[in-house]
Amino acid sequence: TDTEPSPAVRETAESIATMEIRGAATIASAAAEALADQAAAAAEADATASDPEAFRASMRAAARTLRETRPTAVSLPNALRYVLQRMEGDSVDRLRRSVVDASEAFVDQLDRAQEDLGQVGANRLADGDTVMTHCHSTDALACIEAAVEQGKSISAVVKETRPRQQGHITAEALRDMGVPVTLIVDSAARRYLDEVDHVVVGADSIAADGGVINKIGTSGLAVNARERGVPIMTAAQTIKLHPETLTGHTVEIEMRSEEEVIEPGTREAIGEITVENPAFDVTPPRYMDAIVTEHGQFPPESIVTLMRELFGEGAAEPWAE
Ligand code: RUB
Repeated sequence: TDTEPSPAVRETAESIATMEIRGAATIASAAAEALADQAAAAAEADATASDPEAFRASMRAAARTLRETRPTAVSLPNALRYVLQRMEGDSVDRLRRSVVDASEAFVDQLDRAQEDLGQVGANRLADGDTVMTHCHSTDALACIEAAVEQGKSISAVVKETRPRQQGHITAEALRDMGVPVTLIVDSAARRYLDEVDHVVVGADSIAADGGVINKIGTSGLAVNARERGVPIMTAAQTIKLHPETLTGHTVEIEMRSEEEVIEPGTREAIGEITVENPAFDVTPPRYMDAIVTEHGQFPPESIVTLMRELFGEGAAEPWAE
């Protein structure tokens, strides 16, 4: 029926699922933009153009399609919640406008938050520092970029980040900023920590207890950094705060296909063994020195205060049928 998600919504959902669109912040802005497209499409479609209730139902269906793509980055449901909670009006035209406005406001806020947290994170870095990165985080890169713009000379040791090698994306971005990059395999990280002044990672979700959910390998890196005495920060704008963890829920860790781990064709030779491919892990708060947000930096144990302030009203699901 015409209340079904628009082609652009389905395309965005597909791109998130296949990781063409990836990284928590990028997923969130793509989802908000897809809802704006849904609103435009539904304002034209026969079944919804003159029926506010049908229009609302089509928005909820689009949000559910986007929600079902990947489970771990809370920025995705937070984006959907932000837009749908601002959907208002008694005519389709008003509803459409409220969705488009909310979507634009969300994307603007996201960009501004990233810039602001970049300034905070940059203040933690000193001229001449070497940073180590894991995966590809636009929030983490914003901190390094702001430090470079402050005139600090920064170099980087970049972990390749098996199995999807998002480290290559990070390496390219840093090179473009003029940061000298050394790319290493993940298992070389501890050896190189002796040459590193600061570890900078991103987050897909932050739990109420200060646990940081980020790309698999982050927790091991954090433990090694602590053992080596190297400070580690997570750069995470507040859309990464996971409201459901306020009521005791845990964050779902995405399990991905074994084909990302063993090459096609290897299966037969390797025989009947189990291959598991968790995409994320949880770094306990005691191994993380600071959470850097657009509201300043926080010790992980105190992030719950900010979470209550921003998400105190709980985690309503305005996309429920
Ligand atoms: C990406 C990842 C990133 C966070 C933060 O995992 O773990 O560190 O999403 O990114 P994947 P950002 O590649 O599986 O999506 O700071 O850009 O939101």
